Amino acid sequence: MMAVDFGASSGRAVTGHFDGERLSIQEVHRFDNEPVQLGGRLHWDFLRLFHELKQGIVKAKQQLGRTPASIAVDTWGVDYGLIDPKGRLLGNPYHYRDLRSESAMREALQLISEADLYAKTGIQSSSINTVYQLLAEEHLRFDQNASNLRMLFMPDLFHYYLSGVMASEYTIASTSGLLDPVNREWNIDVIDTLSLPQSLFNPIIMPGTRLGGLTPDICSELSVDAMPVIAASGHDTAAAVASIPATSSRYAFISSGTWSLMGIELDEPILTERSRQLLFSNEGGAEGEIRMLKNIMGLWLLQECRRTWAVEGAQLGYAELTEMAEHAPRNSSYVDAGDAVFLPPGNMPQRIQEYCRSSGQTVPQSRPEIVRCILESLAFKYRQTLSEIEELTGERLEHIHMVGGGIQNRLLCQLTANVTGRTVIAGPVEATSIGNLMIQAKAHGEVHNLAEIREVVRQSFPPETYLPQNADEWEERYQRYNQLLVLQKMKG
Ligand code: LFR
Repeated sequence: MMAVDFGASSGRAVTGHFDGERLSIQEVHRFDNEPVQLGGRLHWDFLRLFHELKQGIVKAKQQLGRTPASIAVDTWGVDYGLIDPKGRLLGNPYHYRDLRSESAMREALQLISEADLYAKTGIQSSSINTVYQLLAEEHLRFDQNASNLRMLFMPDLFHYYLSGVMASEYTIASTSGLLDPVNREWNIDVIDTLSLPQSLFNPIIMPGTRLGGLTPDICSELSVDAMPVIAASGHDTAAAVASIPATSSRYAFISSGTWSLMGIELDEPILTERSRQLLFSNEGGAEGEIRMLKNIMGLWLLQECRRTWAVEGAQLGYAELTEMAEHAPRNSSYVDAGDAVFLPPGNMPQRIQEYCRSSGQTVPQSRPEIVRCILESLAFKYRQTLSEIEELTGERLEHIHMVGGGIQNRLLCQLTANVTGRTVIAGPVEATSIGNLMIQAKAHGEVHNLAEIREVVRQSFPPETYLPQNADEWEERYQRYNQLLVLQKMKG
């Protein structure tokens, strides 16, 4: 099988071989995913990404010596493309960090209150949500033929151009702020209240649905057989969560990459006023379960610093940056890694310094100090989020499973254990591709449920454990961080 996983900063094509007990994987293609600023707007370069997907297929065939048994694509959430009646893509999809949706969000909230929207869709309030992006969509506002258009989320869009079949896979649709989290269908009430054409929305299909074979023109262009295209888990985070090598069901997870998604799995959504205030989302899991989680800025803070420093002429690798941070002087300045001020692209070191200055803290000056500030702030945010999850569920969670590319930052894993006082179980790094592949294996009838998927992941990719250290010191620092947040809230 092959998985193509598009992340917000890079993508990869991975082949997977399941021998009945273990999964082995091989990365056959890796590429950058660099958004393009054009005419003051921020877009994804869809054509380039589709080209990379095709490169991945060619390389997978070369590596395996034959066409894989199936293919599935997963991507980040919320973004989409619009398709006209002839099946053509209308323009390049917008990046969720494009600022156009900020005013659209304000406009939407004139039509429906935030509380009502949350009660109906269970998604944390954020300008990135599809529901707001669609309101900003000029094709829907000014095109008289808007009712002829169809909307496809990014993975569905790739699947459409691979197979010719239009559908909305459940996990990716669940990120939109337009799905009813209880009956797992489009929320027609919300769609009508915002005057969005109902015809935009495709039928919801569950993870693991076979869409069809590769189209004849792709088969002849790439010289491959018409392998099945499977809508496995279109949302990368849902795929990552499916591959958590957990043995019990009571743990918190952190899917760590550009974003840190921290949460738990539940049978039913939590749609209370308290979970809305605490900014928790109820997204959909690989078997229809609920991923109740919070979006935390994550390594975006570091990625964007790195980009700014590169523009300034300093090309620094992540390993180098982390090592610098390990030896940085401790200045104990923190930022709130949930603050929307860090959402758009731009000079991140400056924004971090400004945050520290305006909150009366020592301003981190050097690059190592800034990186240290980011990593510690993330760990504190995880601890705060863990307490909130425990408050909402009334349960103490003993373990934190961390998965995804971000766990290669060992300092962050250790800091997370220290600050939360919980055991951190880290792995696998390639959680998203592994989840994608195992959901395909399930569609082929090779495994039967999530428990079996997780058993295979445990056997195939043994995780690493981090135990908490220096609990008292971290407790004291966390209390200081908390005071800072309280003061900031009072100010704001
Ligand atoms: C992570 C992720 C998050 C989603 C964010 C934006 O890659 O998919 O789950 O909230 O990207 O789409």
